[in-house]
Amino acid sequence: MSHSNEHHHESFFKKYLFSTDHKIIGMQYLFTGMFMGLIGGFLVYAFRMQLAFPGISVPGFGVVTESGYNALVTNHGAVMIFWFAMPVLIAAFGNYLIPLMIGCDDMVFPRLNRLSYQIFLLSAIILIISFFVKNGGFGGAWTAYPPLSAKAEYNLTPMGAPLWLIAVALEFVAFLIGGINFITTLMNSRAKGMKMYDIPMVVWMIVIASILFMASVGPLIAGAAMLLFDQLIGTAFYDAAKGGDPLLWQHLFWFFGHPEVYVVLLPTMGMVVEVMTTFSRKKLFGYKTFLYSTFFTGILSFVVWAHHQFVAGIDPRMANIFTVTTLLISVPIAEICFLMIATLYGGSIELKTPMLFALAFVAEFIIGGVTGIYLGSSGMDIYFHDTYFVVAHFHYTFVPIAIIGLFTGIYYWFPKMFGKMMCDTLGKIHFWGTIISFNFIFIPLFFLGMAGEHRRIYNYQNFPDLNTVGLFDLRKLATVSLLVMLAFQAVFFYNFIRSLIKGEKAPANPWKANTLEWQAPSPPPHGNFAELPEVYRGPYEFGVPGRDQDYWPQNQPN
Ligand code: HEM
Ligand SMILES: [Cu+2]
Repeated sequence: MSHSNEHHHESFFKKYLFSTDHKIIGMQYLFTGMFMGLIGGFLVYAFRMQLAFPGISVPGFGVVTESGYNALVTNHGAVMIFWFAMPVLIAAFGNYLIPLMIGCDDMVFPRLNRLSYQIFLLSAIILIISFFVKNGGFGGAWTAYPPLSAKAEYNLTPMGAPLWLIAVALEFVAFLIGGINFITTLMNSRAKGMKMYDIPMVVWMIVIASILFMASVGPLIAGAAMLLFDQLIGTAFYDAAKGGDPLLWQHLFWFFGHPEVYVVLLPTMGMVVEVMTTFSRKKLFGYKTFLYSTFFTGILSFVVWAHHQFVAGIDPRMANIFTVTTLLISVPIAEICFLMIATLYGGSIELKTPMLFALAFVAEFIIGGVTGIYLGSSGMDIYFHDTYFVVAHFHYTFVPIAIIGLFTGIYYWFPKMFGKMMCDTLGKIHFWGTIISFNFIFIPLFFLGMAGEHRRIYNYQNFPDLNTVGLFDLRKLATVSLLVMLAFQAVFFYNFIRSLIKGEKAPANPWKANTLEWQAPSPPPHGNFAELPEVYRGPYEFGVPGRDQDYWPQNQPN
């Protein structure tokens, strides 16, 4: 049965809310994720204002109380990772791109796909409800370490804590279901002729990320259920006084938590590759090396988790082992960065907005990676642990991954998704405003961390050593830079909406790229292709000698 007949006359409701079309589900994830990203941004705005100007009433929020601060930090972290980075990078782009890029009409299990989004939406709603219940949202940090998280007496949020945990668990279920679809679709629905090494890198990356997620999240779901029992029915899995073990949670959490970094990193790396090859008209340098480096990174990411526990009392010999595995990961990751740079070498580079974001990703991410080497060394981590140095380090990885990655993807695929071009000049204004202010937020935080400023502290005025003028000014600089960064996002939203309404009409292949999605109309109809494509070559055949065109789409016969 062909898709296009099945879905001809549908109400708006059926078409957009209950659709099983992978593109619509991808958009639903995209818009929900971006909305949650705005919430995450609002939360950080509120607590950064408190840090720079303690005790003021924050415009649009009010006075930040002690427990309010904890809830803000906790939910900022959780929202950004679970409800912004993951849904946007994996679910939105994965759903939208995979069938189009491998040349099929939809996911293998379209209804399961829809269910995945519905569960995700439910989890987001429960999370938002948890902010408003009695005593407010959960404040035990996004890592939810017991004993603080396990007992209402400790974390003072008897309703916020379990609701938060339920929301997180549901979110995991949504992504487990989604991952099944990605993997089976890649295995079963590739266009005729598409071999292993003809698969576009971003598709590989999203699928490998889904596998990492599925392999790491199981123990945490079990752990979360135990934590919920501790909270609600008085079991003592994590309560040392009654024979439980709080460290057990740390192991379960970080066995998931560290691979999670790669779960969000890989899709962004994949998008960056698509953009870089297209805008430098070059073949990806070392396709296979890239792919196998990623596999290696993925496997290693399962044996590094205890680098988060260097100060939690683990045996120093164990700390040595985890230092070594952690530092080893920098080898394949550095290699991937080199491959990206080598891809650019000698290319005819065109600095359109998507390309600017792709380049910025590599530059900023390298800062995150290099500072991670300090933290991975157990000796240095003992000094840096839980300081703002850590906060600055992981934001130099997460902001490139989540924010720069999102924009790389949107600016590149917007013409495909909506059939309109975005304004490149506005895109560039948005780019420079975002990148410059981003660095001015987080460079000061490195120095604050080195000066000994600890994270998750509500008011540094309580600590005379941390209340000197120099440090205070750095905190102010970071906060003002955040306001600038947030303001520049208005440029993006203006551009987005304006382009939707009166943007120039996009041709099917505006960037002259080779991958299959550009062979479908912009935007692609239900069922994607008029006729399913057949693939003859790899995805990055640019500048092939002896051809008049400098690109050679995958589906063009020889
Ligand atoms: C660009 C805007 C952002 C700013 C200014 C910012 C700022 C901060 C600050 C200052 C903290 C530490 C608060 C404290 O420990 O007291 C924090 C925590 C955190 N942020 Fe961000 N952040 C931003 C974006 C992001 C993004 C995009 C992600 C992830 C995708 C993220 C993930 C986290 C996480 C996981 C925590 C730890 C939360 C916790 O300690 O429980 N942030 N952020
Ligand atoms: Cu880690």
